[in-house]
Amino acid sequence: MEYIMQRLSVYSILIVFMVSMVACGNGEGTPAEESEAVADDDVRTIEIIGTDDMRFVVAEEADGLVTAGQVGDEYELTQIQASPGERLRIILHTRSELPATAMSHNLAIVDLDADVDQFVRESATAADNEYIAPAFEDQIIATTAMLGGGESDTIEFDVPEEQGEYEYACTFPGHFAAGMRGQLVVE
Ligand SMILES: [Cu+2]
Repeated sequence: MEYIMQRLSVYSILIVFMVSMVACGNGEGTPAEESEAVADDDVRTIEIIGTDDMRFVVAEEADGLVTAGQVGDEYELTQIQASPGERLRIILHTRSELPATAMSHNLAIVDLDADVDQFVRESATAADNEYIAPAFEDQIIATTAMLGGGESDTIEFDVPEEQGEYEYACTFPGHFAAGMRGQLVVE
């Protein structure tokens, strides 16, 4: 028994060593590295990157993600499909070398009856509230923080029970119009 325990501890040291090698290989502050801390449960996790060309992209195609073709090595995300009441985790990462005042992203999902165009228009002037129009705060299902280059935010929420297409948007001025939008499709 004691021998087995010794073997086990040798293996676990080896595993820790190998994992840390992999983690170092990811580079600093990549979404992949940050997600390791939270990937240890069964909550469905979607990692999304906001880019300088104002797209939400994902590194890989996956079940429940609708993409609109390839952007470089990545895929432009257009829809997230989910089940009513499903627990969902979204990790948003802004990849940019630009200053946060010039290039920041969030991902805000609004309720079915919210007017997303008006929400985005009013949010564009709410810089002091992370570009979220206060009048719409009770119509938001979930939102990340507004993130400058290199920053990430993780949100976890229960998908609404009511079926339908919930619009999501980046509310940084101009980004919605440029294409930073999509739908959370609940069915
Ligand atoms: Cu944006």
